[in-house]
Amino acid sequence: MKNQKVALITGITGQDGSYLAELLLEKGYIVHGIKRRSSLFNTDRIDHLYQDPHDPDQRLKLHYGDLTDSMNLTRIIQEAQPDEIYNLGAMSHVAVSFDTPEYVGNVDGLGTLRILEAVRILGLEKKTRIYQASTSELYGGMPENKNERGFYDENSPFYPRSPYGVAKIYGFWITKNYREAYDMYACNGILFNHESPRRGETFVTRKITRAVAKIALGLQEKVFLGNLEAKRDWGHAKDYVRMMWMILQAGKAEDWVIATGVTTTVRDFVRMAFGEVGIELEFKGEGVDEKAFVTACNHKDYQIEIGKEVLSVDPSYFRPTEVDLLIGDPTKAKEKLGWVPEHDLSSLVKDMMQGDVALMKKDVDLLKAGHEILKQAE
Ligand code: NDP
Ligand code: GDR
Repeated sequence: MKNQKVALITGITGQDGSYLAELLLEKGYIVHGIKRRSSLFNTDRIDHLYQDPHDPDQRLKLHYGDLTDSMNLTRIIQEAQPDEIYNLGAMSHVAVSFDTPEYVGNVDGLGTLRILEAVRILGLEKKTRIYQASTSELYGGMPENKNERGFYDENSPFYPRSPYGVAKIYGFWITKNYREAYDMYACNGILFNHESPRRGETFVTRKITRAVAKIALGLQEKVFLGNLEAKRDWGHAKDYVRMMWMILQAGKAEDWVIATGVTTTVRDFVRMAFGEVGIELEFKGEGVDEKAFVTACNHKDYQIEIGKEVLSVDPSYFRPTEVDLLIGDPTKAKEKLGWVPEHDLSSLVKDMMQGDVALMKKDVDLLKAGHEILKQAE
């Protein structure tokens, strides 16, 4: 097909990369993706999109690569000649960034520079539009930096609170600088937390939905979490990747906040997730002593003892510096780009719980058939 658009996605094997690849393939794009070499398969989220490289109509093409390798990135961009690059690759776990600060700076910060500079070196700066995966972590949750309506928006000051946030702030500014210095179509999407059944297992929402499914099915006794007071503005990843694409079609390169405008505590997310399997909870105690107990179980498929302790706080999940509260103002994206999210928090929790109950039921079937299931560290 002539005039077929070409996109390159870094981080295609991640949550957002997989949904974005689906969306772009549906729109008729040729999609190139960068995957890392790993000792085990790491393409689970995109295996359903796999196309045989011998197929003459192959539209999904995967390349081995890494955001720390400039030559590799330059070669892939030269081969793909993309109209659009979505730089989603990152070490994206805030807590882990305190353990690997130099690596995060290299991948999340300098990795962004490598993409921008490769495009410039190859003379593609007038052809290739670039989306940079910026984040609400840039704001750091500083209360004094909210706008007069009580939200973070495109004009709110930044104050990152983790090596991840600090690395991403470099990515934000270098993207803006290349836009201004070289007139490149390079945009930041400042995305607030977005989740899905494909969310990485160690982010708090997915850790909760997996644990709740296991507890309801009798596969796990309880879940240990960190800061239950933290508040996040949680949306659905499917809605957010649609916005990434819209940002690159906007006609003018700008930076955009994508959020729901609603914030919820981790504790209330826990309540909602248990609610999906008919289990009601009571939280008792404060701080490190807080625990949750079952007060009712109203679902015919699950039997759980009333009074059972299903949650404890484990301070090892506390972060050296925490982002206490995030809430974003997506007015600009809604008004200028006509973005309308299809999900709210309830439908997100439902979607994630359905996914994890289905997944964990497979473990129940394996156990019934006499097989062992692997215990995984959470
Ligand atoms: P994931 O952690 O699910 O995916 C990250 C992707 O980056 C994976 O494909 C991973 O590969 C890849 N990656 C990691 N390190 C490297 C590297 N050194 N070189 C190349 N690729 C690498 O993240 P999400 O999909 O949730 O997020 C996508 C982007 O959006 C990230 O940049 C994240 O920081 C940012 N973001 C996410 C938000 C969210 O709430 N989800 C909110 C705001 C911003 P592998 O599969 O091999 O690990
Ligand atoms: P976040 O997501 O740090 O906001 O970054 P995460 O789900 O890891 O934490 C959200 C909040 O929950 C608290 N929390 C816990 N977090 C984890 N992971 N595990 C726990 O057991 C736990 N208990 C409580 C955290 O302290 C925090 O306050 C995500 C990532 O996707 C980033 O890449 C992205 O940039 C931001 O969202 C926006």
